Amino acid sequence: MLKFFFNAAPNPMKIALLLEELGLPFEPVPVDTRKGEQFEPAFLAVNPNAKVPAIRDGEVTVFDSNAILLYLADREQRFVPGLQSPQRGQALSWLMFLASGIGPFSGQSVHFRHMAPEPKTYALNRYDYEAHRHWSVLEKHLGQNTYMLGDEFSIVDMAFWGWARMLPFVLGMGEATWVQYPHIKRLLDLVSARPAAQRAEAFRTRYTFKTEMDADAKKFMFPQNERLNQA
Ligand SMILES: N[C@@H](CCC(=O)N[C@@H](CS)C(=O)NCC(=O)O)C(=O)O
Repeated sequence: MLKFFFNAAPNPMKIALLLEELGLPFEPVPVDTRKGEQFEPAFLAVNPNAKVPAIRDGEVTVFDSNAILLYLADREQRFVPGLQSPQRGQALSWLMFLASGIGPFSGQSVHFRHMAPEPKTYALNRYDYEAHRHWSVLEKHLGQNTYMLGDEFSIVDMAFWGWARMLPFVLGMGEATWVQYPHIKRLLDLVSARPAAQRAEAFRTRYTFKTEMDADAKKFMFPQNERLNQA
């Protein structure tokens, strides 16, 4: 059976949503990253980059959330335009934009806003600016499109949903986020109302992960800080 390596963070949630949409049976394998379980050899054999999500599908391993979305959607020929479709190019572009822009800049915005020590004005300003810039591209696109690919719900909306759920936290704006980004809120609500999205959220709450960001958790999550201690 397909193994799904996950925690409760935005990137694994994209895959939880697709698995629920597809109704595929899977074996959940929780990976508690604040306990350092991502560095265990058995997991590194699946994802040498030591991050969740990842899957093992028979002999095939796939890591990085949007690669997993594309792999499973192609395999099932659902929720993605096929190779011959004129929509395929747009699907790939938006998937890469979400993977290389929205994810990293939102992640760094969270890190510098909520985790990093002072002084951080320069770094927070850069990542907050770039997070806003990327989300504004989506806001404009969604002003003219019901879903990311127009009229059809697809894996691009699932990739969007993983991070959009967290946007008030990412931007540190609370409910004011939705005044600035009404079209993002509209698509977020549309996807969240799907029964599969509700099952994905319920799936997440069945597992308990370490919440304390204590010294051990910081050692695993922010290994770069060791270099500062040695300086
Ligand atoms: N590009 C990767 C990013 C994966 C990622 O950063 N995962 C986080 C959870 S959302 C993680 O595993 N963090 C643990 C760590 O950084 O040690 C993807 O889209 O899957």
